[in-house]
Amino acid sequence: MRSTLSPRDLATAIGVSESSIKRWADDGLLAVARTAGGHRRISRAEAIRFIRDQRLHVADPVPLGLPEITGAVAVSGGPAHPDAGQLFDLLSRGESGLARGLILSVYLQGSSIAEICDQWIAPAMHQLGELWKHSDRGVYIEHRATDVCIHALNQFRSILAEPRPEAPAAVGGAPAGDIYLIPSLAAAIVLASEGFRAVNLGPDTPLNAIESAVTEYRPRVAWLSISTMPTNPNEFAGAIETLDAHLAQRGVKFIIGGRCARQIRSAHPLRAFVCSSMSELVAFVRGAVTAGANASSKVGSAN
Ligand code: B12
Repeated sequence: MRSTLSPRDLATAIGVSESSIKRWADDGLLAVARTAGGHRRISRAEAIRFIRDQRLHVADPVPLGLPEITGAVAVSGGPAHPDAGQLFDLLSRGESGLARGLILSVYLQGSSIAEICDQWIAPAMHQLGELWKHSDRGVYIEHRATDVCIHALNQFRSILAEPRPEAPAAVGGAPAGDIYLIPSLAAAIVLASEGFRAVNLGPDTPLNAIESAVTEYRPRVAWLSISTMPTNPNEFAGAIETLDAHLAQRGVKFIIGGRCARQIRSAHPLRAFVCSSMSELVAFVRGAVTAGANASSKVGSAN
């Protein structure tokens, strides 16, 4: 996939003249680089940032390297009136392309990835979670919808600007026995949108594997997504305390989230910050991590 666009590509994508693009670039609204021959080139991440910030309509997503379906999907309420029901309908009918198109459209209209996770994906998946109680089809529908959401979230990896080499790292996953794929991936993509080099270890990760990854990556943040309570909650709480102490010793901010995050009963108070949503995760890293340590780490990301 191309990582830069010509002014003509961007003009076609948003249905304006090439001279408007050049003028916006000359006015400093749009960052451009020059080729050896002096031609303007716009990074894809910058083009997408510009479209989102200026709330521009995408007439043709293809020159942006986005799937055609992005342009075809109409968001009924717009970001101000999230309608997760629309996503639920598409996911429950297995309309993979349209569901991904809807998620990308919401993003292009200015919603952040955290908002998409909290206000679209989670409510749609929660609604889907009721289906298995009423029909055998519910379970396969959940599996299929999970795959579509993963595909949609992974699309953001190619849209976001590459993290700068000095960007802070973040490492995390879901604990052993926790099979849920979307929540930890969502945390990783949200952190990537905040300028982190996010390493998602995924579901079913023993806590000591997270410790090993921390030793290797020296992250500024570690996350744990807990969607299932293990059979032995006391042992689990003990293992979390050990990880909590290990991370505190290394100066790593520890963030715990997920459906069961508030069910941990540790014997000692944890230093970890327990979050209920991806938007809270963003607020936490902006306040406690990014602002304090490296305010420039977000520069260049297309959140
Ligand atoms: C998809 C799904 C499955 C899939 C999982 C596929 C996979 N590998 O991922 C399959 C079909 C395998 C499955 C199986 C089961 N499931 Co299931 N499943 C779900 C479902 C529908 C969606 C889960 C999901 O991906 N949600 C999307 C994420 C984004 O939402 P979220 O977890 O709420 O996350 C948000 C916040 O919690 C937070 N967050 C999450 N993690 C983190 C991390 C950090 C760091 C931060 C800051 C924030 C944060 O931000 C997110 C966005 O807002 C839920 C419904 C629900 N209400 O959650 C049921 C649900 C969890 N499952 C349930 C059940 C009962 C089961 C089964 C026992 C039976 C079944 N349905 O077949 C088995 C057991 C599996 C097991 N071994 O544990 C119940 C659990 C009930 C309970 N009280 O425990 C639920 C709630 C459905 C229901 N309403 O009954 N399931």
